[in-house]
Amino acid sequence: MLPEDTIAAIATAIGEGGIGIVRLSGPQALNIAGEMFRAASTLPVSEQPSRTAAYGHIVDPVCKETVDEVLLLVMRAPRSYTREDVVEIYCHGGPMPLKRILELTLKAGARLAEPGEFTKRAFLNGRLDLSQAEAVIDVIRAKTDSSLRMAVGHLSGAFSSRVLQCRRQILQLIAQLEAAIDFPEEDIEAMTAQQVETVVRQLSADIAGLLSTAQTGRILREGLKTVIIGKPNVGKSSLLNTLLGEDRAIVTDIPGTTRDIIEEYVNIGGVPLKVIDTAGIRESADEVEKIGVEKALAVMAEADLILLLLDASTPLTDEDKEVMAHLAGRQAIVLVNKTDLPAVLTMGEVEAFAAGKTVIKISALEGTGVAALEKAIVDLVYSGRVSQGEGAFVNNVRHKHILELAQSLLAEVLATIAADMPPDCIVVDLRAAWEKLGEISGETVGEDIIDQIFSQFCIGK
Ligand SMILES: Nc1nc2c(ncn2[C@@H]2O[C@H](COP(=O)(O)OP(=O)(O)OP(=O)(O)O)[C@@H](O)[C@H]2O)c(=O)[nH]1
Ligand SMILES: [Mg+2]
Repeated sequence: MLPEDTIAAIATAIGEGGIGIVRLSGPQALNIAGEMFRAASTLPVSEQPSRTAAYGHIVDPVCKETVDEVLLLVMRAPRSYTREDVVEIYCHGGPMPLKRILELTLKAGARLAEPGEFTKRAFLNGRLDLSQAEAVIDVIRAKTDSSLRMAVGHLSGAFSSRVLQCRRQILQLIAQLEAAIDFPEEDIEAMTAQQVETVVRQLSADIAGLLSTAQTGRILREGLKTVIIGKPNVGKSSLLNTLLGEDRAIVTDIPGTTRDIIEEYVNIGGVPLKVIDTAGIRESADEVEKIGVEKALAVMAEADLILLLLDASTPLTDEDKEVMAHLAGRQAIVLVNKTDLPAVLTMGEVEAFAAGKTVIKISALEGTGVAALEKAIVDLVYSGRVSQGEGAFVNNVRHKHILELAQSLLAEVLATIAADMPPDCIVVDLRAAWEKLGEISGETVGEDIIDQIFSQFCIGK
């Protein structure tokens, strides 16, 4: 059922700004705005043409007090964000005018919008499919140009059209098989099981192709959790500062300077990196430092990427080996720092120590080798895939899960064919895959999931 009521919310961020926007959507949007808007021209809101702005004032209809000087934008259904009548009131961007105007709209009969309710209406009214609606929040939260490109690609349907295409092909198979079942006497060329198999294998490969982007997609959306570890004084905090381009962490020549975890986002060639600086790992009698070391080991356990720092100007120690022991089976890069100083460590020694991990020489102090490190990280994240194609990457766990399930349902189709089962059985399996894929666009998804998705949005979106 489509909503009958009219919703209102402050659509701009809370705080002071040049302008602030109160947004209304629903059948009463124009009437509600009309009750409080005094246009400088003679045209009432109800007659204001769609997609035009009118200049005037918001006046409290009860006490007749002028609340603010505003612009009022009217977008009539269906050519609006929600496909309903939408009015946006552009006032001064302060908490008071926004709050007063919102209150007036509520008094006039609007209901306070729930988080994401405008976008939810856009979805319910068919302007966006569910995966496009999900992309709206990704656009808002994008951390780098690549994450933005991915989110905008999803919003414009680059990803959903790929899924839609798979669904269409499945539906076509179903239709052809059903025709053959329903009209066996007619001269419809029955699709042989072999033909179905060929198409299903291709579909399965297409889905595998999409799924192969999931890791990169997730990283572009959420950031690559990268932890810098090493024994005390190797230059971990210096590296964080160099990557950030600012003095964020305290750097001293006293081993054991960093005690707590420091997290910052850095943009590395479009990859949002969540860099975590940690306490130097060593046996310590100091109670605070001990906790720091425990924390370092804990964040390392959850990291996507570990940057292990060594000091080129001192010999390898047992502490280095202790840290190295944590790297087995993990995605890690070994960094030989302080290469601006006379070398004590030989590369041969380091390579043997690094046990197959990539080794890069850097100087956190002078910034040398950092470009090579950044390139290694970007290569690792894209793992050979071309950047620019982000628009169709799988970037969300929900989608990934659905694609995986759809793929196993397609595998069942193949098993059914291999077992020489009748066409009805193939149709049943195909239909299951078709329905599963429909959860991405939201066509076959339950209300609880829809509510859960939109509850993650901010109010006013
Ligand atoms: N010459 C040289 N000195 C460096 C380099 N990187 C760091 N240092 C110095 O090494 C010392 C320790 O640097 P930090 O960045 O505090 O080292 P850390 O690994 O964070 O140390 P803890 O927090 O104590 O574990 C400081 O005096 C830095 O200036 C480098 O590339 N070259
Ligand atoms: Mg430090």
